[in-house]
This record gives sequence, C-alpha cells and structure tokens, in this order.
Amino acid sequence: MKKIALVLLVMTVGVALWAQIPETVGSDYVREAIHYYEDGKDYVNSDVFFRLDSVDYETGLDYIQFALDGGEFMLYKKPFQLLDEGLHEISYRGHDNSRNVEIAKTYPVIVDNTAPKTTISTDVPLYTRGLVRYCSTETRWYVSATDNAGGAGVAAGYIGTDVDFLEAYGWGEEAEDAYFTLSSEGLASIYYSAIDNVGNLAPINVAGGIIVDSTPPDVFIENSSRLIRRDSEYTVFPSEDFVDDQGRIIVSTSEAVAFGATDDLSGLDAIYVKVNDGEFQKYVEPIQFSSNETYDIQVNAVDNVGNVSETMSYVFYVDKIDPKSELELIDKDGVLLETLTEEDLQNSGSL
Ligand SMILES: [Ca+2]
Ligand SMILES: [Ca+2]
Ligand SMILES: [Ca+2]
Repeated sequence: MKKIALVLLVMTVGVALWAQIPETVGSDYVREAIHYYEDGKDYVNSDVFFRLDSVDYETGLDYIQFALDGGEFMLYKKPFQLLDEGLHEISYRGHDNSRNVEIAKTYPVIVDNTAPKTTISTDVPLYTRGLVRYCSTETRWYVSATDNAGGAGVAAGYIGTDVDFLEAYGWGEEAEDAYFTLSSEGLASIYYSAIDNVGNLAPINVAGGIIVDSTPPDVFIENSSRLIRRDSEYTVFPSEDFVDDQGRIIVSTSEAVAFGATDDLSGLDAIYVKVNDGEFQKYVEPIQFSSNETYDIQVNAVDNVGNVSETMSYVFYVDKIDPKSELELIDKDGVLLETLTEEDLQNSGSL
C-alpha cells in the first residue's frame, strides 16, 4: 500500500462553545470568527478561515489541492474564507514528491452570516393609551428570536435599558431565563437583540414610549358629609351625629355608601368590593344598607397594569332599633303639668 500525503484541515478557531457568545453586547458589537457544531453539522460565519496542512514522511509533500462544492481542484496557497451562505463542501488532498495522490477528503460546512429575527413581547398584554404603553414592575419582557432556515440557531436573546449594555437572556416565552423586568417607575425604553450560535447579532431594536407604573390606586369614600370610622380613624361620611356612644357608625336603611379611586399613571381599571362573607366583586353602584344589620365592607382597586391597592375595611351598623315614644301632659303654654295625687290634696286641705 502506498503511503500518501495526509492533509489536515484546520480552522483558525478551535472548538466553538456557547461561552463564545458574549454575556453582554452593545452598539459596538463586532462579530468574531466562530465555529459551532451541533447534531453532526458544522457551522461557521464568513470570518472563519480554512487552513490546509499536510505531511509526507517519505519523499515529502509536493503540494495540496482543494475544491469547493464538487468543482475543479485548485492549488492551495493560503487559508481561505467562504463568503457565500449555505452548505459547502471543501474537498482537499495532498500530492507527494513520488506522484502519490491522497484520496480526497471532504468537509461539509454550513456558512451562516444571517442574524436571527427578533421581536419583544410581554407575558401579559400591555395597557395602551394613545401612543403610550404602560406596564408594571411585574410585567415580564422577553425576546422571541428565529434564526434563518438552515442557520446555526439562536444562542441567546439580549435585553436592557442601556443600548451599550444588553445582557444575555434566554429567548422565547417558555424559557425561564428569558424574562426581564423594569424596576423603576416612569418612562423607559427597552433595547433588545438576539445572537445565533456563530455570533450573528440582530440589529439592536428599541421598544420605546413605555411607562412603568408601580403605584396602586388610592381608594376613597365618595359620600362626604358624615364621619365614619375606617380602621381606627374617622373619615367624613354623611354626619358625625351618627357615630354612637360605642364609636360605631350608625346608618339608616335609606342610605348608601359610594366608593371611588384615583390612579396617576396607567389609570384606574376597577374597584372591587366585598360585603360581609361574600366574594370580592366589581363595584358598579353604591351599596345600600337595606338587608343586613352590619355591613363589613372591604374595598380595593386595581390599575390598568394590575397594581392592587391596599384593602380598606369599613364597618357600618344599620339602625334596627325601634324609636321610643312618650306621652306628656302640658298646659296651653306647653308647660309640663304637675301630677297631683290624692295625698297632695289631703295635705293641701289640712293647711
Ligand atoms: Ca509519500
Ligand atoms: Ca443565523
Ligand atoms: Ca398606578
């Protein structure tokens, strides 16, 4: 058997690791040469060079040839790149000084220079008013990314509020490590991108005009002409005459209590009311004190991004005590008459 030249194909980068994907990227990102291997396939970007090496131990190597995609063999001189995307086949062989020709080896490699396509989404729909979109500090943002067909696949999403410092996250709705949240109240912009396994970074996009609302609504009683006891403090609600000697708010069956709430940023979505042992229900109209003896009312409110206010507790006692009536005897001037007894008359007779 003839001894022939052995040609080795060496790429200028070694084994690619996920670690080659940067933990942070910015607007100054520059792609480097990356080789990625998955499921029996080799992927590179066009920054990768292919170098052919060969040795012959007997009479020495004469030259190396290579061919691309089944074409004619050419003399190899120096490392080369593959600029066209897609699957390529590099065939290569050595010639020694004894006119022995190596059986050509073939290396299939996929060139991917296309970055993933990206969108940004939230786990719950944003509240939109005009051109402004509102979210809360709980709203979870994530990048969805799709790499080009036949490409190396998405490696990471990037999200951040500083275009020069986007941190690596997972991507897609299901990935636990994909979620990003905004922590401070007010106007915010979110920058996002994604990278594939050979370092192609999508253009950094921005989702702007976002207002983060972290403040829940304030709940209040609409009726404003009497005192009522709320927790341990008195608040005005129809009139202070109706607080009894035990400090209870006595209301009549002809009254009702109305609630309101305000919210500064995203605005009020709804007020919820719970009466006695009932469930919290959306508040639609004032509550009449018509059926129970005691109204233990709990109220809270939710803004348009889901911030829930503290629950306020109010207790009202309905006047179920019958009036007490008296009869009095008076003269024409309204003076209460003395009641004379037989004894009185006898006493006056003895005088
Ligand atoms: Ca030889
Ligand atoms: Ca790609
Ligand atoms: Ca709010």
